[in-house]
Amino acid sequence: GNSKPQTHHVAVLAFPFGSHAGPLLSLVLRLAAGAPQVTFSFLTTSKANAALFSKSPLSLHNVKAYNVPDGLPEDFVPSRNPEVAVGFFLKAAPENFMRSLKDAEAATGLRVGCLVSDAFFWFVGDMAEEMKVPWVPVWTGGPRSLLVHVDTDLIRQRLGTSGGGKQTLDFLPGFSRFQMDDLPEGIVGKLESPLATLLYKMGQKLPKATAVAINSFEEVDPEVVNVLKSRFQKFLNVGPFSLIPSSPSPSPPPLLNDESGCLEWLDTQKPASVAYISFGSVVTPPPHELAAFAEALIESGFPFIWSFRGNIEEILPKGYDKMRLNGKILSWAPQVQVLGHSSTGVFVTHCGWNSILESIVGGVPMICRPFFGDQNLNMRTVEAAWGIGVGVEGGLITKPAAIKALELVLKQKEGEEMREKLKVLQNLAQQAVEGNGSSPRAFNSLVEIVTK
Ligand code: U2F
Repeated sequence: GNSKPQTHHVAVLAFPFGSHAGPLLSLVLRLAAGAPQVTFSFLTTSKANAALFSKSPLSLHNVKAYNVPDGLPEDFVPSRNPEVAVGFFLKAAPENFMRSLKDAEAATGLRVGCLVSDAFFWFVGDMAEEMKVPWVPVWTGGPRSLLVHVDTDLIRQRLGTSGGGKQTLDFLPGFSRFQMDDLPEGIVGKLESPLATLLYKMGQKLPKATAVAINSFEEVDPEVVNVLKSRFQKFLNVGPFSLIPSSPSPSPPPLLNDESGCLEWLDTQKPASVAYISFGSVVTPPPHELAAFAEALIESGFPFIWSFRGNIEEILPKGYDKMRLNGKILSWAPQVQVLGHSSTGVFVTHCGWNSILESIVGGVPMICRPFFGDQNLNMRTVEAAWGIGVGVEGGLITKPAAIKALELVLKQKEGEEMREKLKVLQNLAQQAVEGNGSSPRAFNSLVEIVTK
């Protein structure tokens, strides 16, 4: 309700690129719904704020967006390399965030008593120290990639810094089936890129945070989670977010974003028969790989839903009409619902963490084509640690490799075995979010930190 006076002020500092800010906002909405006396100021660029707050119009009185400048020079010409804009943003970020935080304090009349931020923002740890308030960084990837950033010094001691190779990572608990080549770039090679430097500093700083929160559940990767618990003051697994609505949902439930009718179409398909394809919000695979995948779908005839940005006709074989395809092409799919539908039989993914977690929740095996950052390590976790998916043979999408992988998962016993293993993980996820499960317990601990 609106009646209680606002007594606490939490500033939330969100990374405006990729899909980072969405999950952070959904966590903040959950916190805000349970703590009406706490004001949450959500700080990020005007572009990111506009996108987020137009999608989910706010029904909560105690969450407010504040804009932070994007740090781009006046004469900035958009680059094909997204890291350029990220670099400008980060350079100006500490100062810009501080200014916006002061604005929020002036507007609310309340001193900020807690800083919640994207884990990327290691400098918020310094701000919190100076302000003598708790800092809660939120990591948007999975636990395994988090651990290799926290243990980068150890990894460099063991393996050197000259780059890739097949040496084992078995000196890290839970990593006996992993090798140097599986690591994100920047840990043992290319140490100097801005993102590599940021992640290194983050790894050094996180153990000092009051608590580190993550969109995951403890039981998904227990060995790795236990190491992280020993590294951090508190490690709070408060997901999977897709199983927990972000704020009390209005009744009747909001209409799903299904203008394309793809969920109704899924109702008409056989169980576990449809391929869902999406490469997330950042990656655009090269045209020849997209074309190879389209040809694989045409030749194999498997029904599909493809979240495809751009014009699919440009990648189809010459003279081929898209109306003849046995599937749906959407610029944005209701992914959580698609993966939760019993007709969906395989997810072709770039291995972004949110996608993997949603696939586990939906019980859908994966075909993996990772591109950068944590995605390779995520793929290896899917393959080697969990046995719930495969990489495309050779690492790049070709027509034969795609057909082989689709048949393996949709037609052969390997696919069945993956589905059995997924059932176990799916149940663990469900148990984690129910009643007094590990995720609500971690969430309560987070509420305590943030509202005290
Ligand atoms: C970056 O990953 P992405 O943002 O590219 O990908 P995901 O982590 O998989 O998140 C994509 C989200 O967008 C949703 C989907 C996920 O929640 O359900 N979505 C959708 O609803 N409809 C669509 O048609 C397509 C996507 C980065 F590239 C990765 O390496 C990181 O692991 C990740 C997390 O830090 O961020």
